[in-house]
Amino acid sequence: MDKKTLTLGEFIIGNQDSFQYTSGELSRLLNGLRLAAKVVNHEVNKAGLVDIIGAAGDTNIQGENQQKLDVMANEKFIQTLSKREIVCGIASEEEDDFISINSFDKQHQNKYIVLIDPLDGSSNIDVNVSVGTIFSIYRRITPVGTPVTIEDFLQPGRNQVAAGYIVYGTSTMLVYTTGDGVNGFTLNPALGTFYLSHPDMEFPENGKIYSVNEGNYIHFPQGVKDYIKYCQEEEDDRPYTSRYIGSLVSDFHRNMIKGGIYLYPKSSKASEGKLRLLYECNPMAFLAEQANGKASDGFNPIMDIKPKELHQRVPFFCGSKKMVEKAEEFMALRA
Ligand code: AHM
Ligand code: MG
Repeated sequence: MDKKTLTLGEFIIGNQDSFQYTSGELSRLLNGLRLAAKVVNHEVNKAGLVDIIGAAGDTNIQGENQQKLDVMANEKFIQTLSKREIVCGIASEEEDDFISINSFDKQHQNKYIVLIDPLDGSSNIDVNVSVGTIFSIYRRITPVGTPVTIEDFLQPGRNQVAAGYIVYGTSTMLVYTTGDGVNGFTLNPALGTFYLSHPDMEFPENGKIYSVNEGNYIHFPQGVKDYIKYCQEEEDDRPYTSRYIGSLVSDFHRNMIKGGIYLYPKSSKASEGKLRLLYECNPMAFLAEQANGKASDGFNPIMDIKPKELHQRVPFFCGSKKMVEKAEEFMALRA
């Protein structure tokens, strides 16, 4: 069969057996995310109309005013995931605490924990620049039928069973891994169907793009400053090209296709950087490693970090293997 005619739904079912805990539940969970992604996509695409609709006094069915898109995306994903009897706990970048779903009920055998950043880079929405959703899936470590605890959420990234993102860009794509490579699916908006458009995605081993908010340069550690200067030097295949969308999903996606590195280091203004270990860095690190790339905090692999709290931040260096290794070399010299 021509792989490109495969829909996401068919692909999920077709690959169910390659997953080590095969039971169909993960497939149903991924299908839930697929559905929520379509709903959020529909809303994101109307973002420019919100004022017009709002001016007409539009309210939703419950009589509430138009919501902010990040709040709306959060609700859609939580609603969709809670309804399936698969997920026992959700933690979201938009929520202060984790949400327990029926996990106190002995009848329920729900095993999966989902961590989600429902709409990352949401400051880009107002200016019609692409944004994304990032998700990360674990199996709970406490017994089924008992309440989930914080320990279920604070697992190292190595324990992820699946992770992915949706990029709401010039086209909408869902990219995910269950630990057996990375595949990308593009939404045909006319049909509302995702098709396998990017099978077996891989970062080129080396690249020529560096993505960092250089406005923070003077606040960066010396190792990062040295690496940026290295990227800009006139030597061999350098200077590299600088590309920074300010939307992690989009910057990552471009770098995976073209070859590049994304950096969000710590700085004298933000002692642990900005990005969240559980909602942003771990899922992207899992995807990166599955796509032959690398993700580190500048010194050690992101996925080896034992999280201490839900909203923990961490410096993030992610992309083509050789580029991340080079950045780590510069960091080590100034450590
Ligand atoms: P958010 O979770 O508040 O949207 O922040 C995460 C975003 C990333 O998508 C992006 O790479 C980064 O913040 C940009 O931050 P900055 O504007 O500091 O460069
Ligand atoms: Mg975010």
